[in-house]
Amino acid sequence: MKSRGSEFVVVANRLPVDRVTGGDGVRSWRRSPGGLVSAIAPVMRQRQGTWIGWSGAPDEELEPFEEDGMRLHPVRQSAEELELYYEGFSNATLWPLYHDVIAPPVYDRAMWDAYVRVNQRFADAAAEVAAEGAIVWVQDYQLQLVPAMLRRLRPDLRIGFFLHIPFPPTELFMQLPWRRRILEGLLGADLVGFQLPGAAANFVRLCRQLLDARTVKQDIVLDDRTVRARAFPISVDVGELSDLVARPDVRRRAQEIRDDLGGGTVLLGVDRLDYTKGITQRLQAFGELFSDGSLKPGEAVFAQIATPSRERVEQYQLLRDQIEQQVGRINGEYAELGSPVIHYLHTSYDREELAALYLAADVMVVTPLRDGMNLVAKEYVACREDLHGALMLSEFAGAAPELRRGAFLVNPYDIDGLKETMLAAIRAEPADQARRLRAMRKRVLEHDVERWACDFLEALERPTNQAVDLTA
Ligand code: ADQ
Repeated sequence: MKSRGSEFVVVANRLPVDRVTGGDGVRSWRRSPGGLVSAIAPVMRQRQGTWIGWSGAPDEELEPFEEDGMRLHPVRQSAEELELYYEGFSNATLWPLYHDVIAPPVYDRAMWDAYVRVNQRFADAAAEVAAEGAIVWVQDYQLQLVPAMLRRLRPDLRIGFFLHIPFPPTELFMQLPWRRRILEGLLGADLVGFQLPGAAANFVRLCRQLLDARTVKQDIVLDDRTVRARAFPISVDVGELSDLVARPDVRRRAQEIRDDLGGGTVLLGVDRLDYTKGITQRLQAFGELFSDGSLKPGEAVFAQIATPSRERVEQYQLLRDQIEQQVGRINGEYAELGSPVIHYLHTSYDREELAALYLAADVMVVTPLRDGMNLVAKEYVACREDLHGALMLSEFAGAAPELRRGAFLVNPYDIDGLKETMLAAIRAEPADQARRLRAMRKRVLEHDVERWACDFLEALERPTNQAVDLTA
């Protein structure tokens, strides 16, 4: 059976599709929004791989199926596991812990037990579908135990792991009661990929300090093999975005959006509704620009698009209420009849509408308090072939080192700094905008998502012993 398995397997919490019900009541699948899917779907199609993940509905037993040119292998999750493993350990423990403890992490043993159980189920599924010697690429913080579990079942496989979110410094990671187990889980991989070199260095340091592992530069040398920790900054599908912005209907839609927003400068925020994204801080700064007279109503307008996310996790419900109140307060004060200063849309859009929004925006505001990479920043850059527009970018986004030459960088905790930078971006001269965008586009166009995936997979397929320089 193994010889007929897949040579390339992706393991991620979610399948890359969502179920939709059409107007005629017919149910079908549609490619999901979100960073991970935008990044890997093109590679999956090229390699005819199998993607293992959860369907999105609790307690659902589904047979493997094909969709969007990909073989999909569903893994079941019960409603209780969803609460403890996904909403619990993944999103109430690991997510805040790995994002600078912006919200307090919950440490709960039942959540941990569910995390172990569900990780084992994913590892079992991968062991079942992978061909002899196959490449298996495990994705993200929900599945950090899978590499070691899978290696135990299938030592013949080449296993890679990529973490899409930041990896915390020692001081924070040490809080985790199961800290050794997570490190040991990751060390089941041959290659552990991070967005930034600093995250890889944090991981290597922790392996040394907590597990007493021998490390040589960014390699962890175990008794029987070497694990490499490396940075692979993720990127966007530049070709797809460039096709979208060339379409006359998308351009027409962009003009329509601008007309609907009135004549002023258009600032845009596009985020999952998440406390790491710094939405309240940026709206506060924007509101204060009106209260201190730096901006007059009509001069600028802010469109904040927030995709509904993790709606059953308490911190997310609180944030949603907070943003709604804040938008109401600012509009209550500065809007004129028929022209709010902030347009807030709590919804998900298709790629066409997103591209039109990017084209309509004079200033793209990306100010996360901490972010692994942030694809929105790179999507904006990729869409602005016209070299018009300014990107305001948090120093704490993983994209900052790559885009620092062209972005208006800002510390998102500093409200005065946000205000000054916002004004500078609003007032940037066309020649300055063009110069900055040219620098950023050079980077993004040369390092798109295809290159990211190729770099990772090439490194994964390279024999490990070549990478270790014991003389260093
Ligand atoms: P996210 O936290 O989801 O990703 P991000 O990188 O910005 O953050 O990706 C969001 C994706 O969703 C983008 O492709 C964006 O276009 C899309 N999106 C956002 N709002 C949308 C809306 N209203 N409608 C439709 N689509 C929308 C995680 C990490 C990031 C990392 C990525 C990829 O947190 O740091 O960059 O994974 O590794």
